[in-house]
Amino acid sequence: QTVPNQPIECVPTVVVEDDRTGLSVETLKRAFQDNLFYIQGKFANIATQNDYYMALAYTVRDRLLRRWLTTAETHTHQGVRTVAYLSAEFLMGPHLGNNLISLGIYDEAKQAITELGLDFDALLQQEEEPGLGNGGLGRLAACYLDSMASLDIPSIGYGIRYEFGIFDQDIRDGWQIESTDKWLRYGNPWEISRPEWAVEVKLGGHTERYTDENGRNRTRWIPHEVVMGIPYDTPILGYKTNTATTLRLWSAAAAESFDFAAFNSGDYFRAVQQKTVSETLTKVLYPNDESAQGKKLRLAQQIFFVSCSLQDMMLILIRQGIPLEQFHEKFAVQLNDTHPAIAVAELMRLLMDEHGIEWDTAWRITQKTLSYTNHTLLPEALERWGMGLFSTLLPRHLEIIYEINSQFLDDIRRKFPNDDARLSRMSLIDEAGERYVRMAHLACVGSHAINGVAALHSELLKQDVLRDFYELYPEKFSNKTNGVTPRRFMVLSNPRLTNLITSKIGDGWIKHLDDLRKLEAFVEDADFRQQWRDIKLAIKQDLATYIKQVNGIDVDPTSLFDIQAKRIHEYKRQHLDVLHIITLYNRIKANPDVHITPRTFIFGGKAAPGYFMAKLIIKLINSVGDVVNNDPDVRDRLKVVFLKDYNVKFAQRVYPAADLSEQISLAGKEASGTGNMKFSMNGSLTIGTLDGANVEIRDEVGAENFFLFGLTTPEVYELKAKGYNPYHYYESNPALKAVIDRIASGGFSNGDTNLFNPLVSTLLYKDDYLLLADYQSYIDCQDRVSQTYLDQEYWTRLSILNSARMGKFSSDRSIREYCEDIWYVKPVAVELKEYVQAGT
Ligand code: T68
Repeated sequence: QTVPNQPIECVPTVVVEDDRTGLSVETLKRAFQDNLFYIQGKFANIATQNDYYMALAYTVRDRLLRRWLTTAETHTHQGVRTVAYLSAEFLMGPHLGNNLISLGIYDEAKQAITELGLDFDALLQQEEEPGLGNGGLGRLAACYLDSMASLDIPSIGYGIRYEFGIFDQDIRDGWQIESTDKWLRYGNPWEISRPEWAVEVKLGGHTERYTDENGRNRTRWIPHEVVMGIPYDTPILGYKTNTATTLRLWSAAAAESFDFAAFNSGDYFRAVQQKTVSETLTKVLYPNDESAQGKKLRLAQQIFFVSCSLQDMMLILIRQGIPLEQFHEKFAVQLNDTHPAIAVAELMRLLMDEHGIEWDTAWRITQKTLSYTNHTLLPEALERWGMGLFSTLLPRHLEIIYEINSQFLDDIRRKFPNDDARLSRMSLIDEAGERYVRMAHLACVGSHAINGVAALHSELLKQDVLRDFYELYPEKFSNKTNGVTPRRFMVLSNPRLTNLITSKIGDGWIKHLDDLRKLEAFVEDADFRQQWRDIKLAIKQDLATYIKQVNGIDVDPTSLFDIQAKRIHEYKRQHLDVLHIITLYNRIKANPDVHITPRTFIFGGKAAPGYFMAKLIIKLINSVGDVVNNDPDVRDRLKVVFLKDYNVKFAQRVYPAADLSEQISLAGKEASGTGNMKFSMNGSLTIGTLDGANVEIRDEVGAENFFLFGLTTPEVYELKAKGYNPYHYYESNPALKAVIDRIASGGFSNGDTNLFNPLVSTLLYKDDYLLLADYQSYIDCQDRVSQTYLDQEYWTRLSILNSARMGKFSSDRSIREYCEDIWYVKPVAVELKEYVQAGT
């Protein structure tokens, strides 16, 4: 019998017929009908919308395959160095439209589908997106995969194939209601499972010393449990290139051999139960952003996907006969935050225990291979694992971490003698209470490079959160300002603007976003400005129609669309936006004839299910909306809309529709932000603080084209140091007092003074995120926004300049910087071979 995962060479490779995978409208039509029949198994008269979607998706996937397989083959033959991007989250968004754009057949596909009498846009909408991430961090990983492929960088994304992604959000009575995201319900046409490349992951148990055949002292790990990891591969085609890389997501399954004991003892039930326990591992994404919870299953998920991925990389080398001593020459492994940081210990373990490499060599390989990106300054988001949990699940890793720590602390003692405080601050083990493993410290010690995600954030890491590490290893630190892919967030989501821009400056900007600067030449062209405005208005009209359908609210598309769309979190300060709305409402109530620039306030975003205050903020937004939207005194000048279930698919409709983008986090809290970039690219102006990448956006677009308000980071530190008293701001600012009083007195809760009390008292007596301190500055700035919007010609100029100056924020630029400074990986061109005919 042959081993199931051994390749067997057979008669000449693949047959790629033009008829099957050609790109013309006619061929696309034929392939679509063929797939409807042979894959979906349906005659057209009983086919559902989903059948049509699937038929089109398979038609597109077929056209990716030659590029995908050729890319893998090219990279293998050339022995390239590959980037492995390890991330617990990949928020990919829908694949269909994006792949059509990368293939360059969007228009052809649209024509083919339309000529078949179907609604192309409805088919695109049919796709259920894989919501395998919470927010910015997961979406960044997806943008980076797009850019790596588009830049021909040999790369692979490794993560977890959660059966249920981020929850679906509904709004009932103003409150968020969560339900499970059954994204795999109707099948996933983009993935190919590769059970023949499954690997095993050990969990629990204990370790033993033994002497190997060469008389060396070694350690082996006798696990309590073994889980299988099955890889599922999705092709990631670059934009207008032949490179198609892979997103490889791991799904947990029971290791059958492990059930044998139970089977043989006749305990069939326990054996099957074991199977469910294993499969629980990749069931669901933890719906938390910016908070660490210390749950056992989460640590199990982390070791699971990290171990699978590292073993997979080793197998790739072993299959090619490359010695593992060259691991770091063949792979650059990027840790997307600390979620994969256990890779430091796992890579050491695999190299030493499984492959017999000595500690010093293994340590050199590990450090040269790994690099770490930090995404947060919030203390509650820094991961640490309780010792009890850690030692039970990962006994061998703990031993390795102790040894790393002991050598590391020796190093510190040499460089900073007699500094015990420093030793305890830096130790990989937090000795307080039950004792914890500090994952950020592990990542810093085990990596050769550490980066933040915006200039300010990287500075704050050095000065504050990772200051000791910066003093020890200054050479490891750098900044890599985030970027986003213009393919998805301009070309796909804003075809009208894309066409206008391309009609003026050609389409080179899609791969070289700096070319958008050429638009500046048209700022003084009145016709161009008119077209720019017409497009924005048409997009706003579409969103207005959607809002009417879903929320039942009439909004005026000529009003200023003021949008805040992101996860709901106190530090992001959605409630500051609400304080502004109520301020305007109070002005109207005081004088119904007061001049108000008509505005539509639009919010979107999910709150972590266990985050009470964030959920209360959603309730507040909806409650304020109920009052404001229905008060005849308002005369429809203000509308407040909460759009439920904000996800990538929906975000693509939202970014192009904004006039004003709200980026109003407290300075020093938002690591970068990426929504800020997506809005601005699409011609939105920004109101924002000097936080995260806002600082750099403002530098690029020019201070005069950016609505800046609020305290700076040093001012925040200073104010907190001298003792911040929010109540003082409340007492001394009558407008602010009136706003808070209206909430507190039940003005948005039918007289119920309890409902919003937790929010009100937090603001008055704690206010960690300094809303009250920033209130007046925000209101003044918003008044300038309203004034500016009245001059539409001027506003349009600013809008054009904002788009034109966003070149820096393409994820292509970010990836080039990672390649040059951290990964040392070079582009590799992929050439498609001639079609191969059967038997030749
Ligand atoms: C975000 N972080 C940052 N975290 O908040 C944002 N965290 O400023 C930045 O632009 C973005 O990362 C990309 O760098 C997150 O999105 C999470 O989603 C998260 C998830 C689980 C645990 C902790």
